Amino acid sequence: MLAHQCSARAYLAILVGVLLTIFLLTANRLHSGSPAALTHLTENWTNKPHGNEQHAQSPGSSRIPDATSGNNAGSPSADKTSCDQDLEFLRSKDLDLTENIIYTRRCIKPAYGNIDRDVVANVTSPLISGSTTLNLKADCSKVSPPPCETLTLQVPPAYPQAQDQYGHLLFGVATTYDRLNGSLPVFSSWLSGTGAQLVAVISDGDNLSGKQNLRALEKEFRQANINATIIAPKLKTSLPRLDTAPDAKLGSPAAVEQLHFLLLRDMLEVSTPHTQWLGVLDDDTFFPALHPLSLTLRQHDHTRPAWLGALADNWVSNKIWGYMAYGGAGVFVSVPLAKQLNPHLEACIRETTIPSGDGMLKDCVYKYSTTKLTLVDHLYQHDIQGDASGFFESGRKTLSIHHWKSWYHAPVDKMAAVTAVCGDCFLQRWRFGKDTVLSNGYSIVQFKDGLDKIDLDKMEATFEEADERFDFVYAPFRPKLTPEKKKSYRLVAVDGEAKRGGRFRQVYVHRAPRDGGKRAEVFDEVVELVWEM
Ligand SMILES: *[C@@H]1O[C@H](CO)[C@@H](O)[C@H](O)[C@H]1NC(C)=O
Ligand SMILES: *[C@@H]1O[C@H](CO)[C@@H](O)[C@H](O)[C@H]1NC(C)=O
Ligand SMILES: *[C@@H]1O[C@H](CO)[C@@H](O)[C@H](O)[C@H]1NC(C)=O
Ligand SMILES: *[C@@H]1O[C@H](CO)[C@@H](O)[C@H](O)[C@H]1NC(C)=O
Ligand SMILES: CC(=O)N[C@H]1CO[C@H](CO)[C@@H](O)[C@@H]1O
Repeated sequence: MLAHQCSARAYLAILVGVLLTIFLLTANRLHSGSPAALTHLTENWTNKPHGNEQHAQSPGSSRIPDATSGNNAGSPSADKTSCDQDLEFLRSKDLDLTENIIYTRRCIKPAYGNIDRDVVANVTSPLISGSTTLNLKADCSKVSPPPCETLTLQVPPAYPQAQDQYGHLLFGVATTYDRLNGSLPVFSSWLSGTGAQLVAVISDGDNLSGKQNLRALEKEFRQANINATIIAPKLKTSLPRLDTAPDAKLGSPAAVEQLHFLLLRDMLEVSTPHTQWLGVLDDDTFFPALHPLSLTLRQHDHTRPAWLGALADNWVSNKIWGYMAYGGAGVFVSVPLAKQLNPHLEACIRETTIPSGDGMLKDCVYKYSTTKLTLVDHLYQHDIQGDASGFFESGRKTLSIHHWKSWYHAPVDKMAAVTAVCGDCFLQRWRFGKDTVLSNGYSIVQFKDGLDKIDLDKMEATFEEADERFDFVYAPFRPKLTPEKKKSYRLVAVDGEAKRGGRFRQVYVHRAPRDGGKRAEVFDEVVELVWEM
């Protein structure tokens, strides 16, 4: 495995080098064109003078008017009555940008190839240059976005487009009505149109308020093109566990962890002869895309009893809860194993002391089968808190993401949207110039002291407790940088269509500090990457 990767790396380095040289030669030719005209254009991109000298264009980084993209972007003298669509998007309330922004954009031409996405390719030119100031409140006729310099990036191919091809995957989740309803957009981003099935057991499904209605919720999911079955719990009252005191009052409705464990039966009931894997999820388990997950599962034999998943990434959790597939990362049970356990599910609850669905499954598998856990790479339980950037900027291939709306916060559906452009390029990294790294879909980072002393193979220890407890999954670590040493632009929004002939935009923002009331004087910095397919 390692040897193979090394030779592939060397080959790719040469390939990338050659392609880069060609690209740079072409770019250089364009550059030597007409710097005077470029300066001229700059003056017309905005009705405000450049507010911040340090962001003014340096002579070597002047933009190239975009001749190839064929879009409406940079026509400086266009007589506009309404705002340019691109600008309109930046003005939207959701983005919550400051009135004046420092703005940079690049049009990215994906060069598809069979590349090693783990290699950090070097692009000699800077990514953030030729920035301009835009006033987002100004009269649209006076503001138009600057031209979009084209940048070619080597990326892996897009995932195959065939619809409804994942009918062999069946996912299950146990949660409350409101949480499931709130999860629809994010579930939709990886489930819609895939043909995979979803079973949701609503823990408060027997006790809904007037506005809540399981059929209506199921309809919403189906309208989003998700093959969902949404049901009330069959178990009405919690079962006593081994550690439940004899006089304890048993919970009604049934505890969500018991319902989570019993999902195996609910899933078997809606399974079809095509079903191969039952994926038991937490309601905040996220898959960037089903295609790579399906490819990974295909390496395992679904016709035999099998239990697949990931350990917790914090070793202490494993010491407490045991050696098992942790629910947040996604637990995959083959149909034969689920059938084998099915008659024993209630017994398994009564005979366990573990108050979590994934832990009950562990005890049950060990007691009623000879199956053992198979670990699957790239599934993550993400028991990480605080600043998760170290993980997302580590270049790791990522099949599942967890705890993204509680232990830390990341707009996972927007982040992963780029998988529609170039598949495994999600979280792929490029180095620009001497100090900038793009982690695709997550961030653009400028390292104040340059990249010479930064080992990108190491994970920055940004999250809380990032120490030897996490070594067995994430080591080696490098020290966490302060914001003074590391300027981050985070992905906050995406827009457009990631399909052939379409334009897909990623908006990365470095937010200025908002000290109350002075918003007109602070500048958010925005870098927009427009993928032109
Ligand atoms: C990119 O540049 C860095 C620093 O010069 C070097 O260590 C690395 O090997 C280069 N990567 C590739 C893929 O050429
Ligand atoms: C059902 O909801 C009502 C009102 O929210 C609450 O008072 C009651 O305890 C709930 N019943 C169960 C079984 O949870
Ligand atoms: C889901 O939540 C939204 C937003 O709160 C609400 O408008 C909608 O009616 C809910 N859907 C269902 C089926 O309850
Ligand atoms: C949902 O999945 C089941 C089982 O694969 C299938 O029979 C049914 O036609 C699907 N429904 C929709 C609306 O796709
Ligand atoms: C290239 C271009 O459109 N230049 C114009 C920039 O704006 C000034 C002032 O409005 C005009 O005089 C230029 O013709």
